[in-house]
Amino acid sequence: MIRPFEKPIYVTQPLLPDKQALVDKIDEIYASKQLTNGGPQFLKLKSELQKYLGVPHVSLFCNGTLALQLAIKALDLTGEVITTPFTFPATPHSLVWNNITPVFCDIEPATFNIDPEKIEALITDRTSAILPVHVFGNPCRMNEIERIAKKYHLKVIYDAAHAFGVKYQGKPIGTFGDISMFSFHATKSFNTLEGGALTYADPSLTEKLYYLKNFGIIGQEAVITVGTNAKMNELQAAFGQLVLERIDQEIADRKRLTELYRERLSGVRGITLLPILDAIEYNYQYLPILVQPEYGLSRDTLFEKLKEYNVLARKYFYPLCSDLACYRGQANARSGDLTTARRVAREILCLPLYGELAEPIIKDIVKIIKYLTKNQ
Ligand code: T4K
Repeated sequence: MIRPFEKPIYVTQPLLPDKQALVDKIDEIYASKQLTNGGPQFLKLKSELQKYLGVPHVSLFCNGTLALQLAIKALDLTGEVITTPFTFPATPHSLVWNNITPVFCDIEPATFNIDPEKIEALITDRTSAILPVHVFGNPCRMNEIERIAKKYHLKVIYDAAHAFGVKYQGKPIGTFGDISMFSFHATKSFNTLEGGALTYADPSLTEKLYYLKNFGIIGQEAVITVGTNAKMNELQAAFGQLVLERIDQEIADRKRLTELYRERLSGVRGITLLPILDAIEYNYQYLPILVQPEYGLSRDTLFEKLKEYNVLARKYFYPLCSDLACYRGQANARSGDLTTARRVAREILCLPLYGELAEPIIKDIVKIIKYLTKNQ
């Protein structure tokens, strides 16, 4: 008999900076009296992230969603954009905020990323771009996606919200496509409380993005475009600098804990772990499993039973975006071939994972998962 945990075990807990170091940073902010609008903390984080992410250009934002919305705007996308339904609603929402129709494409069973084989059939004369997501930090098949984009003169924006620090064949993930978006939300391995970034190679985007996130203001007396307010403030940037000092240790801890889960869960019938692809440097941001029929209990039953043990796993991403009330009326959401996405959304469960999670807790979570399948 396994007893429930005394306190909830969350799917994640944020990586926090050293408290005294944060107080020192706050002293600096007090002394400067600059709280936002591109102050010294912002500039420092920007240059540190450019280095860490290994990208030619980076632009910082108050959150990932606004960053994505403005990336779409900066590339002047219109009409339809092909994306995945297996993502957080922020992905298709960012298109709709730009008056663009998201066209949902099925995903690959091995990675849960958009299936490049199914993209071409969805291209119409209204298509302006492809918006793939590196789901759970596993890179999409970027060579294939970019080959299609080139053939049809489409832009590519990667939603890299989950992919902070990931490299593919030694190349930083933020160097692919026209623009990549990173989320620095509290639930991400690297966080600035809330925050986000865009990375890109085209230097002309720097000015465009600056105006878009700062009301379109140029100087004190002119506004050249209808921008919004999406700036990252000084406290976010200071927090981010300190979190960045700890990120490599965090990733190493998550790797160790992921290996423990993998070792303990291997051989549990009906529980499948997401493969970590060859040729990538991974960030271990999530611990997704598929709960398949051979396990005996459905994903929903396992989710509810884990809750009874105070293990608060999450169904990222269920329901599919194409099944949400705001999208399911769309023709492509109703009739599109989303067979793999539907199955994965039915089977997916993200187990708790964060650097401070104690190994005995993981051992007990796995014991519970094994106990439940034996004692149904
Ligand atoms: N694209 C993709 C593919 C994304 O996954 C996301 C965000 C975005 C775009 C948009 O980026 P942002 O605009 O957010 O920068 C969470 C996050 O809010 C969201 O950022 C994230 N994806 C998504 C996958 O997960 P919820 O609704 O699950 O969050 P919440 O508040 O339920 O948090 C989950 C657990 O984390 C809690 O049970 C406890 C723990 N937690 C959470 C917070 C906020 C903490 O311990 N401390 C905290 O401060 O969406």
